[in-house]
Amino acid sequence: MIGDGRTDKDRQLDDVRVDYRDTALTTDQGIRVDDTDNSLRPGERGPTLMEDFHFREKITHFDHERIPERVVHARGAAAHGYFEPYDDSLAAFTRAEFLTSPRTRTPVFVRFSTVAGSRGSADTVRDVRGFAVKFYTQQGNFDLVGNNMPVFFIQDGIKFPDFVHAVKPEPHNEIPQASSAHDTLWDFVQLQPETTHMMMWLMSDRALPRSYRMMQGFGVHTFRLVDAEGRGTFVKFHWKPKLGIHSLVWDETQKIAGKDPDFNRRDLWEAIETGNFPEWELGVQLVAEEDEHAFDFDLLDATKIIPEELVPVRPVGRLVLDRNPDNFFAETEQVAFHIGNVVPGIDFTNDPLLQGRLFSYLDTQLIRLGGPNFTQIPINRPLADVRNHHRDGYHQMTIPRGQASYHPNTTGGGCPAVGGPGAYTHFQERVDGHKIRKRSGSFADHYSQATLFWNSMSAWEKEHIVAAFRFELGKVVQTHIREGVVRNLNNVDHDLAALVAAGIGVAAPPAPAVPNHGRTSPALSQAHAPVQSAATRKVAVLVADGADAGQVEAVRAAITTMGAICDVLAPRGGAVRGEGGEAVPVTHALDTMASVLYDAVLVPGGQESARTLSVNGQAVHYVAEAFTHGKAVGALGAGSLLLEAARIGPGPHPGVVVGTTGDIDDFVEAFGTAVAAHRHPERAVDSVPA
Ligand code: HDD
Repeated sequence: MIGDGRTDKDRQLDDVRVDYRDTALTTDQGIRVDDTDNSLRPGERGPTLMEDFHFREKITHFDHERIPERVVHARGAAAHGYFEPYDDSLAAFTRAEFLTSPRTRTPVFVRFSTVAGSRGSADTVRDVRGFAVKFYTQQGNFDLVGNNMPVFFIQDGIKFPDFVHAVKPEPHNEIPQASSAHDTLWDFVQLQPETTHMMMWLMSDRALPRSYRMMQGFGVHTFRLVDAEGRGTFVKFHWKPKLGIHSLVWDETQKIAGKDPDFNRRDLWEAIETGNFPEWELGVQLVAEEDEHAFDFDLLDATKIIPEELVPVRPVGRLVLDRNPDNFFAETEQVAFHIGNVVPGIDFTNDPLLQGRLFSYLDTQLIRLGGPNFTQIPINRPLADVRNHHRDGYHQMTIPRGQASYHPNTTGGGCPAVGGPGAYTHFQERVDGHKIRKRSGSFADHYSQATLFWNSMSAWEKEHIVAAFRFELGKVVQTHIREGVVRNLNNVDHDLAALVAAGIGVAAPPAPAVPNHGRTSPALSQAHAPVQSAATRKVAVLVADGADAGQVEAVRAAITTMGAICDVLAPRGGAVRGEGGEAVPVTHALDTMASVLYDAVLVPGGQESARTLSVNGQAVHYVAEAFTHGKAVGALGAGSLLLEAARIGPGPHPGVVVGTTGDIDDFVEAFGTAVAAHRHPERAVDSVPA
């Protein structure tokens, strides 16, 4: 960190940032161009000449603009920021300075992503979200390449191509895009019971985050912290969002995918642009080496969590994202994460999934970014010095001087010198065994933690999970696949299997031999992790001509004061006429911003406005849809006419706030509380069409 509030990485990037304002157009060779709209030709109607170097260069560069998208996690959005530890308490466990030096702000670049969809797919599909953090530490780059779910689909990296082939669009017709609801994925799932725990997470609302800013992150694997004496401690990394963990509802996500496919990307961008910097707390679960076998699951098995009730999450520091990239391709697309990028004080374990990843990430960057010098691309360059004997390759950006490109040497004075203080030394784990292809018996229980997850859900979370299984399996054509999945679910919980079976036309299986163990882990439920804050929530205020301008202004001011964003929507853009003839400015026309793009809707008074809206199908649908999606709905005075038109009965309904004109302050307070609660999933919505 440097004095002006910018990070060292930001300053490093200054060297390559280019601003084209007040400049003249040139070729790539720096030659000024006289005309870029007409190719060179003999006569006005003649063919283009080969010698038109500007034309050839322009078209050639364009022809080569694309690089392969990531084979998974192709769709993403990223931002710059920093990480700072709270204190030096981890110094007893690790020599990693960025985790233990409270005065150090380490620059980071964080990329969020979906997994299955291609680069142009929609943000709000049902999927795992990637949460990849590159720390540019003074000791070199550390990449924590995690997800928003703490477990994974498979236990061994060698299964990754099989899993990804199954979840990606089917090979014969490339359908469906960015969706797990198809035969091949569920066929894989029914045949690989190790997927069961992760499928429970995937069918939960965790797969539908309201915002990247409102989801947890996990390093997933058990890693190792290593202290100055070389002693190890097992560690799991957790990111907890300051704004709480919140999700969309399924119907909403599908509609958003059409109305605004960039929903999560836009949300991240706008939050940072408006100074609402997203923030997470880093936490660690620590397990002593001698406790490696103290659990009824294997720490090396990435399909398992360490329940927080067994090992609490210890807060370590905070991550803040405060700067959007300047250029999507140069930064977000070219950033190359690699789970093998570790710094002294952090090491791996023998988790076979982790071990597989150690090969894959470096390998994939070679094809994606075109050769071994991708580490010199500005977004990938460490802040720490890079000095070694790697040479040549496509696009070498440095000019190594001197004769020595080998070790040992005398021609370069023996440099770069090997070892010394600060050098990375691997944890000296004793490993001894026969070469075999065999999964450990300690990896064999695929159901207990899936049951733990199910048991820990609130009633509405369970309903959403059942609905998700029914939807996904309802899209599966082959009956034996549906049956196979239900058989697996029966080992998780008999009621769950029966509920799913009933929705997809499959016979419910008999009660399983091993009944539900009944244990819970409250920390797994989103319902148990509420953060009551309306900050950065989007509220739509619906008006038409004749709106009560005073009320509109009062609610706008109150919503803004609570840190939420208030948009005034009307049947037309520009402004509407207030009750007293004054102009009420309109942020958007109704037809440009659907209700699914907001967290809450409010209808102020004004008889004429409310009457107009209550016979406007779009406005009626707007309120009904927000209601069925469990959002805060408010009406002041005559505004409740619109609620009636939307067939929202007299209630009371959770999260529906109706006020008379006399009590604006009370109304706004109650409405603010309803917005801060995020959604009201306990609301009965079945009778309202939307
Ligand atoms: Fe992976 C990308 C997360 C298992 C192979 N992975 C990728 C990204 C994230 C993860 C967040 C996107 C990084 C970015 O934004 O550029 N992957 C995970 C997690 C896993 C996991 C949390 C399990 C715990 N991955 C995994 C396995 C393999 C890979 C088992 C292969 C053996 N992952 C890749 C990859 C990708 C990738 C092919 C594609 C693009 C890239 O690496 O840069 O190497």
